[in-house]
Amino acid sequence: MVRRIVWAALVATVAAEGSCNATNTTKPGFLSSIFGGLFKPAAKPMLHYFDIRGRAEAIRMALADNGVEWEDAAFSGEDWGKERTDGIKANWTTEGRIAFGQVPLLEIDGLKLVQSQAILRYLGRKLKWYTGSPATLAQIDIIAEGTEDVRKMLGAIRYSTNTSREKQTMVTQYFQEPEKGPRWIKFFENIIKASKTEFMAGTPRPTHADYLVLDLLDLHDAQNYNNAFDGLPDCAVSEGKIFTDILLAERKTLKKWREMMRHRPKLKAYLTGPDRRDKPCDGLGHPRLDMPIGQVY
Ligand SMILES: N[C@@H](CCC(=O)N[C@@H](CS)C(=O)NCC(=O)O)C(=O)O
Repeated sequence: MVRRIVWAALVATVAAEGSCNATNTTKPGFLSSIFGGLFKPAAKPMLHYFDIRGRAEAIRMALADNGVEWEDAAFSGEDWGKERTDGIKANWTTEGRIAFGQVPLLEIDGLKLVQSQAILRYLGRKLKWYTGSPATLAQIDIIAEGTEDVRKMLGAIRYSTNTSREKQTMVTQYFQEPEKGPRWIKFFENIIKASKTEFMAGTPRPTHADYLVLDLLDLHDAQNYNNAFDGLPDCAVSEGKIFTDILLAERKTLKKWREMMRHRPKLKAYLTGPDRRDKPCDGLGHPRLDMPIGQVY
């Protein structure tokens, strides 16, 4: 899927220059002669990832919320060819495009950025949400790394070699045992309660801490295996109750924060739009019944 996007600002100025660089003999336009390459149209960032939300989703949310258009270059697992020597993985690794042989990869400003959190920090510096005192930056980092810990816990279940029935048991425990999911959700609620602004890290505008927590909550909705939980509703056929709602039932401040984030206009446009994958069951958008539950990681 290719998403049309605008890497905003500079582009408008370019039209004034016309095609003045078409030949060597053409003199540079007035603006170019003064500002050199400054007004070249900036290429849209290109995000390479599997055709799922996964570790690219907080990046997509960040881009969308900040009005940045990007190209979403999604590929299949087959094209990735993890174990093959002729797949994307092998080729891009040889070419040095993906430093650790993994994605997401964001091509931006002539750079090839990998590691989702490093990508978010780059965007945050560039788009100026990752600014402020060392204490503020540390708070953003702390929250971001907290989401990583939870993501790893859920990933350990998903990618374990257990049967899907065993995975169901593990996920049920995750949702029900106070020391597992509920404990982490409470931590995030404590953080937003203590924030001096409406955003996670006490910043005047959302940071990647917000995008990562938002995505993490959606990720919880996808934790179902075989549609056979006892005591937990099946996401796709639920009657208004879904996994995250169970965790958020007593976490009203976090729930309110989630709704506030989801209703930020540009973010909402993305979340409800055609490019959002595997829409969560509740809230914005409808469950995609054509997609097996749980296939979002
Ligand atoms: N720490 C990395 C982890 C990247 C990662 O695990 N990528 C997975 C997809 S979520 C991947 O590329 N898997 C395919 C493979 O390893 O061959 C990040 O946050 O970007």
